[in-house]
Amino acid sequence: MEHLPRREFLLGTGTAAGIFLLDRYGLGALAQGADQLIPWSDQPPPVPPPAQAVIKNLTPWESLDTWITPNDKFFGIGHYEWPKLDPTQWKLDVLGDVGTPLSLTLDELKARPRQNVTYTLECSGNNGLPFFTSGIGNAQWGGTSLAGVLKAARIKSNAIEVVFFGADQGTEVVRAGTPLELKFTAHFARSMSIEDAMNPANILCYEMNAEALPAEHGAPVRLIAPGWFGIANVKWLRRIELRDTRFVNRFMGRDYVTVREESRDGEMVMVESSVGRGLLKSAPGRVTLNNGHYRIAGVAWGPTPIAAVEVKVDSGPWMKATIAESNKSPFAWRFWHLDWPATTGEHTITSRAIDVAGHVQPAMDDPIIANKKTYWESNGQITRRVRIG
Ligand SMILES: Nc1nc2c(c(=O)[nH]1)N[C@H]1C(S)=C(S)[C@@H](COP(=O)(O)O)O[C@H]1N2
Ligand SMILES: [Mo]
Repeated sequence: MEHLPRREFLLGTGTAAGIFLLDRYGLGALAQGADQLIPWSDQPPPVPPPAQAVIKNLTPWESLDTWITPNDKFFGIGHYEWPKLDPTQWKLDVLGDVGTPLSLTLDELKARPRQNVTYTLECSGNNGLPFFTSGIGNAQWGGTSLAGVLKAARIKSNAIEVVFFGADQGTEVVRAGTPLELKFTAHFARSMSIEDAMNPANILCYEMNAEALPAEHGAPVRLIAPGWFGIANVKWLRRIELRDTRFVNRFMGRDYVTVREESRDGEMVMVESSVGRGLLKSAPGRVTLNNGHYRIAGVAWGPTPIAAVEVKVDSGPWMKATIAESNKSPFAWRFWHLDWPATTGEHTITSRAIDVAGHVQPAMDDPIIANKKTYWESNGQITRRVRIG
């Protein structure tokens, strides 16, 4: 407990159980016992069979109703395998351009100072495909500082990047179908600049909501990189490698690449960029009815603090939603709600988040969204449909 950041401490006990209590009994804007839920009429289609191996446990928006997402409602993504590693045999190697290579057991990692962070993890594919609309969850992650471990390994001055390798592996093919086709086996991996890796918010995580990190979420240890899209949070961590050249693999340079047409002095050019930090976004979560009163509730999140959320019904004016005062964490989503004197019939509901710097979540026809050719990083305004009466 001593090592809990002060912000967490202010929530009460600082444990996930404490947060659940606060959340269930009055402070969570989405959770109100006596409410009648009005399901969205535009339900997403089921995850198609080929994608079912990759996307697991997608919980409908209507059921993501607590500020902390319980582990059993938390979505999972695994591109290769879903390994179940033996924690007693497991070691984390820190090697490459370091003065002191390390090979840490789980007990050794747990003996290091504890650090918790409440962070909303969103897959960068979320809302990019019709069936993938709630690839997001908020958890209290517990572990130890990544920077602390990197410092102990004494990074050499020539190193420029840190690469995180998972235990999961699969087959990759490049130049498929050509005489130069290359097929090889690779582990899941992602890299970061040393500066980004040394961010004090990053943790080597072994606990999720005060429970041992579940196998599907990367047990025994995963990286938690608050402020980044899900892809950066390497699960089933096995090896951390310091390098003096740039690292590129499928998850840095082929997949998880956003392709967008952008204007450069009036000329349109294609820009390809690796998915990285999170983006400003919000989503309508659910509509409820209580004593004849309708309420629209949802969430907002992003890399910078949320200043406001606005809601539009049909083609009406933007209306300011109330953001819940409780449960603040710089890396966690904010709950909001708006009381709505609804009329009978089918309505569209759109939300947009505005951050403290005045950035507005882009509309779907904003060139930054409309000129995007890939489904990654889809932070355009989300419109849902609901039928009243
Ligand atoms: N080793 C490994 N780590 C991984 C992945 C993976 O396939 N393998 N998927 C990434 C992606 S794309 C996302 S969105 C998050 C999802 O984390 P979760 O399964 O705990 O929700 O894990 C990331 N870490
Ligand atoms: Mo993802």
